[in-house]
Amino acid sequence: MISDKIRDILNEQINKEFYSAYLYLSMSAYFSEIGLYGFSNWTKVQSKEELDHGMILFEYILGRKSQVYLSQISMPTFEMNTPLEVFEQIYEHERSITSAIDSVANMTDSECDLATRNFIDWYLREQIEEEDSVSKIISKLKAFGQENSALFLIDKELGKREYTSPKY
Ligand code: OFO
Repeated sequence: MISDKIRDILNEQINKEFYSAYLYLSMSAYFSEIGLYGFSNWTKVQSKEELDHGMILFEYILGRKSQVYLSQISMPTFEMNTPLEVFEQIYEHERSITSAIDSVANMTDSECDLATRNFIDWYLREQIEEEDSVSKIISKLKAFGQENSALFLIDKELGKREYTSPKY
């Protein structure tokens, strides 16, 4: 059994992960509309991963014999600008998710919940990877993204990303 505070913060995190899925999916639609199908693929794959992140939390809460309550998911919003500007918004979003996961970790410490602390460590590592992969794409876009031919190649590369369910 987990404490009410841990139950509540994990449920809030489910909402944040599903919001992330919505956000990436709406970005995927935008990239598709402007003909950047590789960027569209990358963000669509990320959207699926975010759903997995939410579902891992869902199963964990149930597995601890606690209560899942799903709340309203906000409408995703972002500025529909250049790929660089969209990826800068992604980076800011992921930083906010990292800070939310930090809050979960801090609460497990204050509630002396070692099992949930162990569970949430995976999310801390996942956030490091996500921030890193997004910042690498931003660096490429800053270095080469002004040239159409380079943008074409980056789009092609992002088009190769394949979905694999996260190894939790
Ligand atoms: Fe779930 O990691 Fe991104 O948001």
